[in-house]
Amino acid sequence: MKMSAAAAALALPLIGLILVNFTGQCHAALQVGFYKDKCMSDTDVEDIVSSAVARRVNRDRGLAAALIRLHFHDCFVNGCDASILLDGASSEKTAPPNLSVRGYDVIEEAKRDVEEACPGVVSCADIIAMAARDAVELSEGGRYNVETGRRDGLISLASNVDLPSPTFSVSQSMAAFSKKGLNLTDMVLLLGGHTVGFTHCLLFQDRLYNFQNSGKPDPTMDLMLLKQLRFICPQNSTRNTPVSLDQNLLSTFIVDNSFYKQIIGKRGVLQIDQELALDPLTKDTVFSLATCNGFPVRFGQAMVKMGAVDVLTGSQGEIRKSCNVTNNDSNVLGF
Ligand code: HEM
Ligand SMILES: *[C@@H]1O[C@H](CO)[C@@H](O)[C@H](O)[C@H]1NC(C)=O
Ligand SMILES: *[C@@H]1O[C@H](CO)[C@@H](O)[C@H](O)[C@H]1NC(C)=O
Ligand SMILES: *[C@@H]1O[C@H](CO)[C@@H](O)[C@H](O)[C@H]1NC(C)=O
Ligand SMILES: *[C@@H]1O[C@H](CO)[C@@H](O)[C@H](O)[C@H]1NC(C)=O
Ligand SMILES: CC(=O)N[C@H]1CO[C@H](CO)[C@@H](O)[C@@H]1O
Repeated sequence: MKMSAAAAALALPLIGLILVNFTGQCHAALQVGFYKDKCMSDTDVEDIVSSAVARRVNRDRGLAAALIRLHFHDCFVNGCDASILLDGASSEKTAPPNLSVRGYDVIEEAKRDVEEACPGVVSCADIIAMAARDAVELSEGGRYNVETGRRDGLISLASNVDLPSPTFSVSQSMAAFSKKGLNLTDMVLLLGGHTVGFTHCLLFQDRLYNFQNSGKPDPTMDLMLLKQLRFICPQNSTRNTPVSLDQNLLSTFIVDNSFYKQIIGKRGVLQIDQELALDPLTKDTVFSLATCNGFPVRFGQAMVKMGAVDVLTGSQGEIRKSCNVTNNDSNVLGF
């Protein structure tokens, strides 16, 4: 094939660009299959993690949702660096939003299996990301390619935890997501994570009895749902009963678009979930996700994007030997 001088002149800088980009990627960016050939013989790190996750989720289906949420909480506080796993008197884990986060021990168990096959190679942050991907797959949401190459953070502080609240408006949550480089569409897709798992009465009690101090329930809640939830969550009760986030109760453990259908039908449980379907900023996206079949694939893409938030790569951070080692207090004080 003959190449004209003009074409060659165009192609040269292009090749340069590609090379720069390529070397950049080797050192800094996440990539699919980062651990390929980094572990002895033919050991597939992702398979080891998948087996550990499946072993646990098959015994307790609810753990899948917990693992998806764990990845979100890790990524939103100090980046996806497994800082959420660190123990210590004032680490992230001790912050109120983490009260109901579960699944820490699943990550620790997967890490133990991985360390047995190839010690000191695989980060806890990557194990969290892989486990979330596996959790989506085990919840029938299909399998997306997870990017890896994260390193583990050294710092974990409860005072860094500023996760969005379930009583946030769409605009307030949008601000929280955009701080992490995620746009409005990403936010609508990621909140679709609420297609699985549970919340608890105390987090939406106000909507049932005294919405925004009105002395009345939230007028945007379907009356049938209001009646059911008032029955499950009696006023003044301290029993904090779990309630499915996706009110299609046949779909509590399934990653699909039924959550969006429910919120369009005014059957959102958390205030932020309901507002997604009502706010002019997000309602068209909600409607299109509710009426198309593409949600799981797009959710996977949004999870990959979330998984790249403020990651440590290359020579930053460390590869922990155990995922829940105790916080190093000198680091905490020095921060
Ligand atoms: C504005 C953003 C968000 C807010 C305010 C929020 C809030 C909440 C709240 C209050 C709960 C219930 C906790 C409980 O009662 O124990 C919850 C559960 C959950 N969240 Fe979110 N969330 C947000 C974004 C996300 C994202 C981005 C994901 C994942 C991609 C996610 C995944 C989950 C899952 C799977 C559960 C169920 C956990 C379980 O059953 O153990 N959430 N969320
Ligand atoms: C949000 O980001 C996604 C993925 O990075 C992109 O495809 C989409 O066009 C963006 N949407 C908006 C509204 O900016
Ligand atoms: C709940 O407590 C409030 C204030 O203490 C009281 O007015 C109300 O009657 C109680 N409701 C029920 C159902 O016990
Ligand atoms: C990490 O967690 C596991 C399981 O929860 C526990 O058995 C182990 O002692 C913990 N390790 C450290 C170093 O805290
Ligand atoms: C804690 O961090 C300090 C400063 O980074 C370091 O000098 C020290 O060796 C660390 N201690 C442990 C037990 O890791
Ligand atoms: C799993 C975990 O560490 N949970 C902690 C969350 O925060 C509360 C309150 O500080 C702790 O008691 C829990 O142990």
